[in-house]
Amino acid sequence: MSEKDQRVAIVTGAAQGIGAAIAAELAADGVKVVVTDINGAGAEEVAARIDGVAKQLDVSDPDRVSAVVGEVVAELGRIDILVNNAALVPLTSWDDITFEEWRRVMSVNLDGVYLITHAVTDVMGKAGYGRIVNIASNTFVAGTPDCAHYVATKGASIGLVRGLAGELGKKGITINAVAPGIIASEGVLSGPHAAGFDYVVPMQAINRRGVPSDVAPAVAFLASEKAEWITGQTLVVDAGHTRN
Ligand code: 4PL
Repeated sequence: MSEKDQRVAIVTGAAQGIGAAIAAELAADGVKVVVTDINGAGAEEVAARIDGVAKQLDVSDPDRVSAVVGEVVAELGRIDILVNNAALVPLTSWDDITFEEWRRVMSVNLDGVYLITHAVTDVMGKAGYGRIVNIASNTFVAGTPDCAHYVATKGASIGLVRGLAGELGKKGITINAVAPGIIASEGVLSGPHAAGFDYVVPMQAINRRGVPSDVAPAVAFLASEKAEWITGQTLVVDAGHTRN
């Protein structure tokens, strides 16, 4: 494929975990990936491994979001794919969720999705083509306790997919959600969610710990030309932990 025909993707939160695996999967499919993360050095490392481009980005910062989207258009000329992966994943019981923590989770997990999606759909709409994949979570199906703010944002992410698909469809853009279960990512393994495997793995139909590369192929499919007839949907990728 000539360089000018190469698809361009932005993946948020791609310095580690599920985001890094998605970036690698898209690159293996021949996509030029813009690896964005609040951790700019981590984004550089991932981008170097996959011949991508790194951009430091806190998705909750409106000025940075518009600057990065503008840079991508100026440098690469197009944006075909957006993967909304960046998120805070706290484990906090309801009584301990302060309004400050609530607002911070809404700001990153929900406002961040609004900001970059709004900027990118403007570019995709002019091109008449686009693929947007929101990384949700099966916690919205399972009602996983001790992260009600997180679960609320993941429900909202699925709500956005359903609410926006009709407007975007007229412009050649699809928008879908992928809802993983618990995944052995750096973020989960380094925090209190790691204890969840003992409870969740026996409920799965496939009884091992999920890893980031178990999620990435589903995202790459929905981000591909082949998924043209799929929009407004949520694909649960959790080894059958939840079944509905
Ligand atoms: C089942 O999305 O889906 C823990 C942490 N357990 O972030 C998640 C389950 C976590 C999940 C998630």
